[in-house]
Amino acid sequence: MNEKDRKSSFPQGERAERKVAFSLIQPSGDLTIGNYLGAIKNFVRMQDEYDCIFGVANLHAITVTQVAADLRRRSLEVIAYIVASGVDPAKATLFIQSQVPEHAELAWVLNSISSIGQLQRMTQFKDKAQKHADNLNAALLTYPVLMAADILLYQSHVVPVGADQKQHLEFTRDLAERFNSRYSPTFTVPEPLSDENATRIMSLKDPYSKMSKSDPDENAYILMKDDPAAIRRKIARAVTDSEAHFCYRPEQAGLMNLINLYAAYAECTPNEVVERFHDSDYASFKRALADLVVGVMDPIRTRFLSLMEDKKELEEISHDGALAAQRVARRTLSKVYRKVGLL
Ligand code: AQP
Repeated sequence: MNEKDRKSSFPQGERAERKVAFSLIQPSGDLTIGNYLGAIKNFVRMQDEYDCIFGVANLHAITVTQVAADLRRRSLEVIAYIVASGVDPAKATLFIQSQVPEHAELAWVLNSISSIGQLQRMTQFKDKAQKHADNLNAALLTYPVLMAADILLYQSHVVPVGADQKQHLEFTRDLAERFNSRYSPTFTVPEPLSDENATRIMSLKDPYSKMSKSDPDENAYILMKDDPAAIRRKIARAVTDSEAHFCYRPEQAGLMNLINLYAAYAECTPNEVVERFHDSDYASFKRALADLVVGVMDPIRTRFLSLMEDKKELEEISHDGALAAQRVARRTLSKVYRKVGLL
């Protein structure tokens, strides 16, 4: 695609009528099918309904220690996964957070109206503080302030959020309202966009914790870059139970997670999955699930690999995206600086 075909500015013409949707993904590990089902798959759907800004939260990722070369590689990979999954860079703005310095600048201003007590009460901070006790840095505490800056810079109307991010979005809304009432209306107060049917994909090894890209056990997740053999192997080894009874109930959390996975990929309800497989043994169900996952993920992986062969194209997509994003971000930040009295 040549540069002119890509979105040259944002928002424009009839696009300006549409609501702005915003979401970022952290390049804190290789993306899992949890990231695909919980975020990227929805990006594809949203691109025709909203003015979408999607990106790579690399500034957020450094709240946990990263290896520089891996962080660099994964940042571009996230863009490639989003495009390979079907998001069109001519329709949605795709960018890397650190390439738009306004994020860090607005975060500093918002820090000045953020309450330390409120930040310390955030569930994710308490969890991460425990998990990373050896690296309890200030950015872990102020993470929600940067997230608020991300969202508010673009006057976002909607932010797709999972249950674990609801508290942070509430914090963003508080900051927007506080700033608007202290100075004058400046920020759009964003609404959460929650999908009633959204499923939290759980670890294949411990179905009581979320499937996470930073899990140290590589059998706990399926990566978007896993080949068919790896996908089949991981699903075959996924934790189930010894009840040998195919049903959907919390007492059989491992099986429940696999049923949710099947339902998410087949776009049906868990009950429909149970109806279809109630006579099956777990091994046959796992084979059918693996076929389904491979059928969706393998074409994405193939497109991803071919995109990664041409890094220049990806760099251009993120460069153009950053320019388009920056135009909007600059406008908001200039207003903020003027109101606060910053020269
Ligand atoms: N297991 C999951 N099920 C459903 N949705 C998920 N998401 C992540 N894991 C699951 C969704 O993916 C989007 C991007 O997430 P993120 O990378 O910004 O942060 P995260 O939620 O912290 O993802 P991870 O994989 O758990 O990363 P680490 O291990 O680095 O903390 C979000 O929309 C999220 O809901």
